[in-house]
Parts: sequence; structure tokens; C-alpha cells
Amino acid sequence: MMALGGPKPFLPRILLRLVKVAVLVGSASDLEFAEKVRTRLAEFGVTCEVHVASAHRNPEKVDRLTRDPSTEVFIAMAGLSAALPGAVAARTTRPVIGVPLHRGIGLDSLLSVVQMPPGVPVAAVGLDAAENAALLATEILALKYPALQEKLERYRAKWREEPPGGPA
Ligand code: AIR
Repeated sequence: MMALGGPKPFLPRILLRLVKVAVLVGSASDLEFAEKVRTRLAEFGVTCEVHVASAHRNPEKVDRLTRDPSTEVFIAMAGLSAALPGAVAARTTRPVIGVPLHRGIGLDSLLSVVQMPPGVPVAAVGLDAAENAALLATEILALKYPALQEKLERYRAKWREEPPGGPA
């Protein structure tokens, strides 16, 4: 909540477009979930880059992407043995949001993302919860870009009035 009477948060649209979220998916077959993230972030004026980079099939690419100093938040998604969020978290101290995808039995990817060892956290959302990942990324970015905080407040207020399944 913004302090009453405090300075008006202001960030020109053009600058918000420079805010960088990197979305990594383990396979091209996961791209529909990356598009859900892109769509939700776009509602807040935040852009993202999407990359197909598997922790097991393209570890060098994962390595290169995590070294990009301009990325502020990572969202990593994979199904089956979903090592990708953890592999990203192992290489950066910037926030990593992990989305386990329900491609096998579900528990496989869920536990792979949630059960990180001490010292290497991943902020795990639910199975296939791409939209929550986008919202969480926006909340993290809002700590640095106050204009996003206002947008989040408006989004939440609207959501209370019109929940996705219709009025309660
Ligand atoms: N995957 C790819 N490399 C490592 C893992 N865990 C995951 C992908 C995808 C699933 O394996 O994230 O959800 C199946 O990939 P594909 O390419 O066979 O469709």
C-alpha cells in the first residue's frame, strides 16, 4: 500500500518495457505456458524474453542465459524431472520462480521444483501455475518499480469484484 501523501510513483511506460524477466522452458512443448506468462506480464506493461533451454539437454545454454546481468527475475518451467528452476537458481542470486508442469505424474515435477536444498531457494508456484508465476514476478519487481505496485493494487481490487469464475 502506498503511503498517503507520499511521492506519486512514476515510471514511464517506456522504462517498464525495459524491465527484464527471463522465462525459460525445458522444451518447445512447454511454450504455451510461457505464453501465459507473457500475456499476464503484458497486462502490467512488463515484457519478457522466452527461451527454450533444458537443464538436461542444453546445460550450456542455461548457463549462458543465467549470466545475463540485465535479467531481474527468472521464471523457469519444466515437466517430468524438472531440474531447470534449480539449475537456474544454482547460477544466480536473483529471484527464481519455478513452475512445475504437469507432464508426467505431476508429483515428479512438483517435488523437483519445491524440494530445493538449503541455500538455493526457488519460489515454487503450483502445477502449471504460469499466471501466478507472472503475478509473483510482478510483485517482486514492484519492490523496485513502484508504478507496478499501483497496477497490482488495481488488479487485485478488480479481481475481488470479478473473480475469474464470475461473481462469488
Ligand atoms: N524436460 C526437458 N528437459 C528436461 C526436462 N525435465 C521436460 C520438459 C517437458 C518434458 O520434459 O520441460 O515438460 C517433455 O519434453 P519433450 O521435449 O519431450 O516434449
